[in-house]
Amino acid sequence: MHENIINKFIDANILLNDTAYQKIETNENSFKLSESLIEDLAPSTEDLLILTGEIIDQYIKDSKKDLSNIENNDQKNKSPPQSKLVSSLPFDFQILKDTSRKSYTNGEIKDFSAYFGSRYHKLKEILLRKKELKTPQTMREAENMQDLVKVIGMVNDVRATKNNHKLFELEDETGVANVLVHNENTALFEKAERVVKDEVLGVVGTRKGSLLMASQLINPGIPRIDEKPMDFSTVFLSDTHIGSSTFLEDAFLNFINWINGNNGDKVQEKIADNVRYLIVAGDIVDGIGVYPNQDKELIIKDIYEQYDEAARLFGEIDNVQIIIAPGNHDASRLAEPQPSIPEEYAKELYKLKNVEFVSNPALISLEGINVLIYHGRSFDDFAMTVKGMSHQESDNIMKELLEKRHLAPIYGERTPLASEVEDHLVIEDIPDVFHTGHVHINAYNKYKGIHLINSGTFQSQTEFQKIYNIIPTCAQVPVLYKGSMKLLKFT
Ligand code: D5M
Ligand code: FE
Ligand code: ZN
Repeated sequence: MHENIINKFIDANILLNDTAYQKIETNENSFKLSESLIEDLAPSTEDLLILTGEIIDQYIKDSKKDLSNIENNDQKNKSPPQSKLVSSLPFDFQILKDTSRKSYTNGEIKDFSAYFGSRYHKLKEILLRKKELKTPQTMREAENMQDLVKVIGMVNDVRATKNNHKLFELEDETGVANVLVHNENTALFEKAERVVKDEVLGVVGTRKGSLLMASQLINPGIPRIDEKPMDFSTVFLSDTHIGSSTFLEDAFLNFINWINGNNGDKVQEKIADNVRYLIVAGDIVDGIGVYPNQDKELIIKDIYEQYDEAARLFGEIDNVQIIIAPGNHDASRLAEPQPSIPEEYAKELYKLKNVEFVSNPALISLEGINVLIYHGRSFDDFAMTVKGMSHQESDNIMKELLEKRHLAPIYGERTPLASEVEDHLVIEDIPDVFHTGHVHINAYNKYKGIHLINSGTFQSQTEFQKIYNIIPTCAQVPVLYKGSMKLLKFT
């Protein structure tokens, strides 16, 4: 069943158990059945309905609906998501996925099984499309199999054995398997070194006693995409950290002058002329109390005033549609997915007609070009735990996240994740552009046709970053100019 259908149930506060899921999936009119189930059964309150196979059987029997005659609602569903912008603006911009209004919890309710269940099912569905993983076994079935075993599970624990092989526990709803990757199998071992806790993985192998000896590790993966033509330009920003004494205001004013067409050589002027969109991937302000002693480096010690100052600066920008997502320094809930910056903190920014707010992560469309925006907090976990990965080369981490089809697979380390009924950090749709920030170091790469952009920072090195030896690349702004990357420097 298409993930969109599952999402529609979740949006309507309906959770499907396995049999309900099977029944809808195998129904020849699954789309129409889903539509009418949602219409007729969705609870009107915030309560959740667990839809079982029996309820569906009863529903079909009771209503005696000839599903082929249910009024065709397809037209309604095909219409594109409504832009929230005032129609007078000529920008063709749509928010395709925003979790701001889909958060059922304050991020603290520990509904682990629903959360991990959602992650597991979404990623399993992607893995089942792989030819190597057709008709996999459950962990329980695999226990008694002697020859080739194919399983899909979530990684519980990864460790090295005494002899430096990789061992990890893989779990599904029926049990666990202990998977061993031998270090003599160099290519596979290299892949095993990138396996992280809580990702969902397919394993093909053979049983040896209590171990599953892996011959293949299979990520949900990402196909190569065709590049779409772009005749406009988009500017990518993040981590301006307005309010900090290390915010590079002069450089930022140079940037604003450039984007308004008042600064730069002929080439830069031509690029500025072509800019229609500006995305900010989080940490627009420095926030308050984010790390110990941060206040010593604050020039504006009030969060409201920090956003007022951001509004003053971004308010200078003309004729460009601005889209702002939160980061870990912003006044949004810290647990991801982070809802968009609340209006009460950023009243002046909200008054700007050309500014739109989205969640972290969010998926937007700019004239048909899909941009996945994610601040990048999970990069800290990858840089700290995966061999060969670093803050300096966040493009490598971005590739890995795309292959794992998850923005923050590791649970319970540095990246706070809200355990909600749906895991919104699964990468369900393949973007044309993947835009991140957080590390304060620019990176660019193209992977399987996807632009991977880390937009650096407008903040010079802080005391905190000195401790971690993070050397930021400041005031360097990536611009996707008609499909090709330009890095403009404003120092
Ligand atoms: O992140 C600024 C920089 O500091 C960025 O390079 C990530 C790094 N950082 C932030 N928090 C951590 C932790 N907990 N461990 C390691 N590195 C970290 P910013 O979000 O702007 O403060
Ligand atoms: Fe930052
Ligand atoms: Zn950050």
